[in-house]
Amino acid sequence: MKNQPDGGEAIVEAFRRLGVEYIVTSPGSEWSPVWEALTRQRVDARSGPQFIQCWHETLAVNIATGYTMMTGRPQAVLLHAAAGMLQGALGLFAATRAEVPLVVLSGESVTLGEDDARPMEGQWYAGVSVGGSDRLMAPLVKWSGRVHSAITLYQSVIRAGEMAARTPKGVVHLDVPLEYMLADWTPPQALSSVPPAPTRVALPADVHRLAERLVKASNPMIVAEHSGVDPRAFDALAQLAELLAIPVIGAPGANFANFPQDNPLWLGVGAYQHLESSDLVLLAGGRTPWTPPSRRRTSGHIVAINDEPMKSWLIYQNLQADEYIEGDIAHTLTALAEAAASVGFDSAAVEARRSTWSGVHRNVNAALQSEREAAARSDKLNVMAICDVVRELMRADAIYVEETVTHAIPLRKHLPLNRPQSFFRHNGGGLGQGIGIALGIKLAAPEQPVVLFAGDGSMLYNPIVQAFGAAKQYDLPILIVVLNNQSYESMGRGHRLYYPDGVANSTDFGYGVKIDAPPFEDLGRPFDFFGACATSVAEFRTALAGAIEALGEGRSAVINAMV
Ligand SMILES: Cc1ncc(C[n+]2csc(CCOP(=O)(O)OP(=O)(O)O)c2C)c(N)n1
Ligand SMILES: [Mg+2]
Repeated sequence: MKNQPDGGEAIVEAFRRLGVEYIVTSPGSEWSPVWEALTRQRVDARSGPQFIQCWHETLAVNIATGYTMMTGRPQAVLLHAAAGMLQGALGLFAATRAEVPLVVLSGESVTLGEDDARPMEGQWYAGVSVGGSDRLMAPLVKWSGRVHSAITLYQSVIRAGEMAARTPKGVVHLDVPLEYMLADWTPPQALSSVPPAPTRVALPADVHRLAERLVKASNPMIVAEHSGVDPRAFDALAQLAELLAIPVIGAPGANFANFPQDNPLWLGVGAYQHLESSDLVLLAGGRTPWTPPSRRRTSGHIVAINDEPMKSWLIYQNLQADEYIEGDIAHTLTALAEAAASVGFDSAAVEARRSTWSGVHRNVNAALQSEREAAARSDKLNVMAICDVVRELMRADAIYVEETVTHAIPLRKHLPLNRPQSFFRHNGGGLGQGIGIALGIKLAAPEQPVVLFAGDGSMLYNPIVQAFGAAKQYDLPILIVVLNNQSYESMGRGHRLYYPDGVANSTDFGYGVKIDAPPFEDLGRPFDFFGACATSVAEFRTALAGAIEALGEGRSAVINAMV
């Protein structure tokens, strides 16, 4: 039997040509052709993608997602048939909504044991093939399709990678029959690397018109939501804001750091009260900035700046935009600053504005700081006291990942989110992905401390054992701070909202709300994690100091913070 080069080699070669650095996976027996090719790559000392094997599919998808969010470079995920794909579906759904480009393959059989020349394992006929698992994935990802022959396998994978990287970026899934991976493969005559997706930009004339409006505006403002997904856009937003002294407000739903919160033009998360007096509001990467959606927060002109503002997975969207500027956000913001400089502006008015808003910023910051300090003086540990200690002890280049619910806004307000890529949250509402995303970020940024804040309920949705195993096996030390309020507090809030006079309010039964969790600080013991429980600010300070020391030794850490 020749068996080489075969479809497994075609897949690995396509990944090489796409520049894929990691194949992140959880096993299934359709992947032996890829394992063969990877073994050959190693035996022959060839360069190519590295292999990360996880004990759970959501974790595999999340690690690839975290890595790609941090680097912008699409990675590959291999999942087992329909079963593994469904297990990973939560992560694929979230990655799609975060516009993370991934190439995801899952396997199937098309001969199902009928071909004497190609015996297949019984599982394929007996159940793990569902007859086109691309159908299951299609509603959840950017694009899902099948490979239709051995001869089109290589180019189908190349196309999947190219498609994933196009705007809107996202997950592209291919259902790959095992028979095609086992079939002989003749490489194309010329194997060339795949060109990167070009940057699509707004028309210069449109940007120029907006610049003219911007320099004439007396009270322009920016609401930043999703622009920081691209670190270039973080910097470009800061430069534009600085040039014209435009204050920046954070949209409460932001999943990224969009603007330095220590910049004198930062007015805070959700500080929409300022918008009423604005005559021009720029939405930088706006997706769902307003709630209720139709409540217009300004009488000014609203301009949506985005690569693609209409998010097709949202079932309803109302940006209130009077104008759209579409194209690469970083490019638009930079071009806008350049055009404003060339059009010219009233420097005295800009400086007057700068001094007004920096005064507001100082007050906002002072208020936040006194909230933290008061919290830190109290006996009871809470999220603001935790942020106070974190600000004191964590390195300035730390990256924060957040998977909490009722603590989400306080964390966004009180953490030191001053640098591009200092904050990440996954999208789509599916809890249980924080650890994997933090591990993927750590894989991309091994020199920076990575801290995950997880609610106790959220933490328990994670594949904890599997994720801790990956942290140890792949040398990815992270710190997890569990904000443990011993409940699904948000469920209780929702219940009280819908049933203010309900019977549950006057009892202590706690249906849907109470959690009796294990001691989180002990869960990492088999993996040599540092663990500590903190019930007071002093204990939290000691725990964090211990955790930081452990990170320095390459060990992960869990702090069970009783809030
Ligand atoms: C996979 C998944 N299952 C269920 C939910 C519903 N849900 C939303 S918030 C929440 C509570 C999370 O608890 P915790 O992390 O402790 O945050 P708290 O509400 O206490 O702030 C739940 C269960 C979800 N978002 N995702
Ligand atoms: Mg909780």
